[in-house]
Amino acid sequence: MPDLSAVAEQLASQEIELPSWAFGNAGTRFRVFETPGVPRDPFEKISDAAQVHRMTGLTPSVALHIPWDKVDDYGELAAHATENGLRLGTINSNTFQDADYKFGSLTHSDPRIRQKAIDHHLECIEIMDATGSQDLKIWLADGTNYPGQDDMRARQDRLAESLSSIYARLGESQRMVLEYKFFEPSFYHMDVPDWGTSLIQVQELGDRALVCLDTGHHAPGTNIEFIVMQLLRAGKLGSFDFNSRFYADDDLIVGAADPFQLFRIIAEVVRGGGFGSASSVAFMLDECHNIENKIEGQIRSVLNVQEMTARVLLIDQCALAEARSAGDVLRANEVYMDAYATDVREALFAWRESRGLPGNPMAAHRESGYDTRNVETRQGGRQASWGA
Ligand code: PSV
Ligand code: MN
Ligand code: MN
Repeated sequence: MPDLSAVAEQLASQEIELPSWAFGNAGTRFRVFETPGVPRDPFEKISDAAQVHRMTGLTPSVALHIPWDKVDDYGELAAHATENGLRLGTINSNTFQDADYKFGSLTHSDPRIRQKAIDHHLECIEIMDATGSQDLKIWLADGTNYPGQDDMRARQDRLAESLSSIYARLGESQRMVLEYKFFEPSFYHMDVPDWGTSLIQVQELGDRALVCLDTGHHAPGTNIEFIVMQLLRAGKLGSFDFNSRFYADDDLIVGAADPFQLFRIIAEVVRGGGFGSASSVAFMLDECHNIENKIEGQIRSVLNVQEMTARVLLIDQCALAEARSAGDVLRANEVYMDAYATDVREALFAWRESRGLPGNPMAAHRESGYDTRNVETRQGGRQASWGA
């Protein structure tokens, strides 16, 4: 069993934010399957997130999506989170479901629609004021489907203008993170398709505007860890949306499709100072559980991140540095791969128990009867994306 004692405190500093939408029903455009016992409102989503935190000790915050998580009183929602041992995290805006946004939102050529999209973000910031949330996350569906459809450059200029009105409203301790995605729902061009565009846009705004990297939003074969390294180097990596993809924006459990990629990403995070209590990089999940149990899906996800983090922390940095400076290509690779190949599950079991957590969070959740109670008491749970 590997010895985790040298990295025990680092592991204890890990925090992963859960997405409220992971707890509701989700699906594809073909079918949304209903799961008995899913939350009926944002309060119940938070209760489910709290269950993940009780089992794992890893998830003290939960991200909201507006308007899916719209409530009358956000102070009450924040109090509910506190009572359940959580805090409210990132506020995600939504400018992709209103009919007005057919041709864009923050990039739209019609100033009325642009203003409507800006106002939505200002409302999100008001919610942040009420919940104490630190981050506003912007993901835009904006783009075009056909060459010549619109002036890509003018759209970029309008985006810059819209973002600066939103940025101007942020409080001193609040941040904006701009997420990119290379395609979908726009298929010819997306207005924020890549980290370069996101970086250029946020750089114009100021220190509190940063990039959000969703691991599922790159073309196949992209070296994501290189992007992580570069953004950290520029001091511009604000947050992660962790998930897995086999083909497109699959939103599957992080670490499920390509565990080695997750290892490589976390290795660059640690290398670049993006991990630990001194870092301001937010580790979030952005996942949907279409066919699997939702709370278990979240538990599996955070355990995958934790296991991979433990393996990364075990990289023998001295041996690695030595091999690198000696130009010993294969020795350096071997040191790296040795850490990746280390089975940390048993050691993490003991580490959790030593901290008063269930050694096996998944088994503890199953034994807790939490899901069974919800199936009995919650009737008519909602589809995640249509919220309360
Ligand atoms: C759409 O691609 C998306 O999955 C983005 O990744 C956002 O982060 C998420 O939806 C929630 O808006
Ligand atoms: Mn995302
Ligand atoms: Mn996505």
